[in-house]
Amino acid sequence: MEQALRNYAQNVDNVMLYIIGISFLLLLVITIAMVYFVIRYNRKKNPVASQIEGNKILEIIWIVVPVALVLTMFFYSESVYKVARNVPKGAMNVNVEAKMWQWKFTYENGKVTDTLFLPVGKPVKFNIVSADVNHSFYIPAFRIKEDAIPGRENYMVIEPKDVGAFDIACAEYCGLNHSLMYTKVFVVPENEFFAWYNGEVDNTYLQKFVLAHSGGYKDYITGNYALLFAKGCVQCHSLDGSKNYGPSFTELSRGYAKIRSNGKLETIPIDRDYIARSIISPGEHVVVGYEKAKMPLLTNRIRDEELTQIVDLLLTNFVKKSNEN
Ligand SMILES: [Cu+2]
Repeated sequence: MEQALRNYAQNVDNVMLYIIGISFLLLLVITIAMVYFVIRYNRKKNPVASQIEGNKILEIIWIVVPVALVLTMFFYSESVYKVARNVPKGAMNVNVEAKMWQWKFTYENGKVTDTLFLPVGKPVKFNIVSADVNHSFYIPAFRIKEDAIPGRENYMVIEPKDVGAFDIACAEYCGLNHSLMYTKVFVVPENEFFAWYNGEVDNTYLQKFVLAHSGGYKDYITGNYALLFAKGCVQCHSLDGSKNYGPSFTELSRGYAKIRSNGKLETIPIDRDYIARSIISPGEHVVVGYEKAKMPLLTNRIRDEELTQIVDLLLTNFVKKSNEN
């Protein structure tokens, strides 16, 4: 059983191959039979159609053989799947909460993160809940996908096999920013994990560890805007001008912002200082037409150098671009 959990992803792939194999076999048999009948019974060779009725043996064969084949698919899949539903003794519990449009992971000692960190080679039980609508907790690399349903607790057991960083996605359409509901799982050796778990090192340490020991990883969103995706900015501020909870980044190109500050309407220029302050204390001045205090305080989620990077990124890509034109 332990071995089966460790090889879960491989076993799921084997089931998939088995099903594809049988489907391909059936396709082949049906196509060959069809071509044979077209040739053998065409109008030239067989001008008068003959009526064949009641062949018990034939009927039994075409009922029993497909049913038996489909049943082998069922029992094979079931035997693999049930491993992920069998909680081994000593499995670590991680509560997974899905909400529009982010993930929240709570560990047994009360630690809370938005990125998942796991020790390699240790069984983990995910207790999956939703805070609002239907979501689905999907880690393609682990071959698991389990629904997060409001008012219900679902679960799934895994055992990460390799050190590395893998995508976590939402696999159930859950509204406007469903397609951005991504995060990552970082799998690290046990001693590194517990150093983090006990507060001796921080998230960044584990991420760097994975980067150094897994031959690097590809970020799920690469290119210019990676940081805006990684920090969740784009969940409320669109890159293309479409309206969302916060103003689109394209609005920066106006060069000024109409804001409400302590109840007073003001027009202020958009510069480095304005952008930085909007990120650090979003409640200070709110762009007209948007609600106050929707934006979470990011002070402990963004490091100083990241703040500078984000401000630079927005200046170069949205503010300056428009000045050039
Ligand atoms: Cu979702």
